Amino acid sequence: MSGILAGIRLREAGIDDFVIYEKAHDLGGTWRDNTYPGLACDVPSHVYSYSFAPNPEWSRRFSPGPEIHRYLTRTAEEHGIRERIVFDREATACSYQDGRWQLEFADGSRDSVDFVITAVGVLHHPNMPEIEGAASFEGALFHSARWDHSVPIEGRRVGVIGTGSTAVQIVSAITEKVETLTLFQRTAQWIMPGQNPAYSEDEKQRYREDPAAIDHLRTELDLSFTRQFSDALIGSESPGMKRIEEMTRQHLEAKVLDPELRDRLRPDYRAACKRLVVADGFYEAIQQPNAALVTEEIECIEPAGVRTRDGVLHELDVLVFATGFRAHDFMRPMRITGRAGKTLDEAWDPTPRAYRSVSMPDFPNFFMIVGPHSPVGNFSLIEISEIQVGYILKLIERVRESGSGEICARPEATDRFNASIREAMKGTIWVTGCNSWYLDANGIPATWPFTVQTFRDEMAEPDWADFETIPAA
Ligand code: N01
Repeated sequence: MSGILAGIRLREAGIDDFVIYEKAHDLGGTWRDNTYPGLACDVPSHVYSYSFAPNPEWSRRFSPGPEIHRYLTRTAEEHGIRERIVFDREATACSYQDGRWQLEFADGSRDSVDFVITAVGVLHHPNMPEIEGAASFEGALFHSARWDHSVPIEGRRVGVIGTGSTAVQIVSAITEKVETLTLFQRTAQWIMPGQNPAYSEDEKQRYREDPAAIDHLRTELDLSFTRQFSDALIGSESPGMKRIEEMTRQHLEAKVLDPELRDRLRPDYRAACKRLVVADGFYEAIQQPNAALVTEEIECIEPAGVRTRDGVLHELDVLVFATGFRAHDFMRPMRITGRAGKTLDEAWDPTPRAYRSVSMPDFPNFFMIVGPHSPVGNFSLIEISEIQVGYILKLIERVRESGSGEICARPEATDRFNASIREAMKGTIWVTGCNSWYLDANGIPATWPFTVQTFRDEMAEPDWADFETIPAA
């Protein structure tokens, strides 16, 4: 999503000398990798779209994953970006030498460039938990982001480990198809109801004929959805947060009839502390006669299934790890070395950090889309990426116009920015006592603790005093 965007925007800015390297055989990132049943985006589709490529054809408020993948593919093709992508070319190293970035690839090839923009996403590296005996399992075992479509699930005994957004979508989609569905829950999740009506043919026709109607809808969704979440999450005691807590609580109370099951599904932390799951259909699915919620801790995996600490063996044919991603890896395992041999691992010890999510001291002419402390969460990452790409282009233009050789954030500006992030984090819902992929190794959320509007405002124009530029040699 963000690489396609960068290509389109570079071209619009008159910069045509670029290459997009892609390690896989197709474009689409998360929407290429994830193909699990029930895959959808829980951000409304008309907001989860590029601003320059409105799509009157969205089928639903929250459209399914394959439709999003087709949208990205079509947009890339319409803008002539597909032919600019070198597929099956995994970058392994990137080092700054004599004013240029030297790139190395897994196939042994190399390139040398003036600027690097990383567009590698956040939720990219599957988290495979080390559960004893996993290799001995005689059924099929795979991660949700590597769904094995050669394995039938119809009429079979399927287990799912994890209760994040992914597991909730999978369970809602497959329970009626499988013989038994066993959900292994380590931590319960608050779930926000997310009604998902289809757009009627009349509505689509109106959007086709009148692009302003889509603009209007985007503005409405921005007010009702993005701002509702963004303002609430950063104020753990805000009225918006209280409303979210009440909605999720009522959702559980109204939908789950058995008090014992309801208790087991009720989290012991506050709603939205973990990334809020937005979904309809999960509570219905888990109450089906062929579904079981297992809250006993997993002891090990055996050839026939999963054994829990109470000694019970849950026999399975298929086991899905819906266990999330290593969100804090960002561009790694790529080896990135900046000025004077400074490595990314050194710069990010003990935790990933950047200036306004896009730039880092000692890594000149190196820019990140969706870098550390980007507003990730229940918002459109497409909008966030558009803002970042706009900002990055201004930095590149500065270098080109001034004839300077390099630009990167100043260390003191980066320290100041990160100090302000840490201070603001204290008031957010993410630090109210839960474990989540937002938190880094030190328990600090790696997200944006201000409103999305603040991000828009602060990223509208670089504060040039916060950057150092060095004249070309
Ligand atoms: O992953 P997660 P996800 N034993 O990290 C459990 C986006 N997304 O793939 O909570 C047992 O949220 C873990 O348990 P616990 C969205 O941003 C968006 O579901 O750590 N369980 C947890 O329940 C989302 O937040 C959409 O105790 C283990 C689960 O696995 C992000 O992707 C759709 C375990 C991981 O949950 C990630 O979601 C889908 C173990 N050893 C995803 N290890 C949209 O609709 C982990 N778990 C936009």
